[in-house]
Amino acid sequence: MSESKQLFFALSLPDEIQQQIISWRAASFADGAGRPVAAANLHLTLAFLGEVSPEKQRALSAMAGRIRQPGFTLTLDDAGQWLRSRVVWLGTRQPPRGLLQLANMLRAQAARSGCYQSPRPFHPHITLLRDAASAVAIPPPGFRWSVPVSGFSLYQSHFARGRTRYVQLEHWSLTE
Ligand code: 3AM
Repeated sequence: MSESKQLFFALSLPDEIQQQIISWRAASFADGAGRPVAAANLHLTLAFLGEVSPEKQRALSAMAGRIRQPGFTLTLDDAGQWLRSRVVWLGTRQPPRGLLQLANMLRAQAARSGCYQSPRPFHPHITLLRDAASAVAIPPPGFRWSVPVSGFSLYQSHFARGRTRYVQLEHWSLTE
């Protein structure tokens, strides 16, 4: 019998911006402020799906493949910390309509497929540090990163030998 996988829909970042973010993080936060997310794992979650069976994965993929909307530009110009979930994040002061539309669609499709969705509103963010237990000083982002978004992906979260690794399973382009 095939096994369920832990899945989520997310946006990835161009390599160049990934590297710039890593440099900014290294310069901005003291060692010990939190556990840095590996460069390759930086992402913006659109919809968390939890444990998904192969059948449900096929249904979710088919629905994702029917989404028609144009790409958009995401401006990363904000940073902050959530003490409750102990994360330090990078985000945007003004989420583009396209981002909200895409996340809302994927979240609605997930809910319809029986994946639990938090009733809390979508807060687009890229987690930079985990386990940030105490308040850390958040410097303003050194510059604005403009991220062209032309597609989104389905990822599997793997936890092995003490490490989390995200594996891209599928990718869809945003076109009208
Ligand atoms: O995008 P971030 O890094 O904030 O925290 C997990 C990560 O979020 C989140 O899904 C993303 C990819 O793993 N996540 C993990 N378990 C979750 C849950 N039970 C969850 N989000 C909501 N509910």
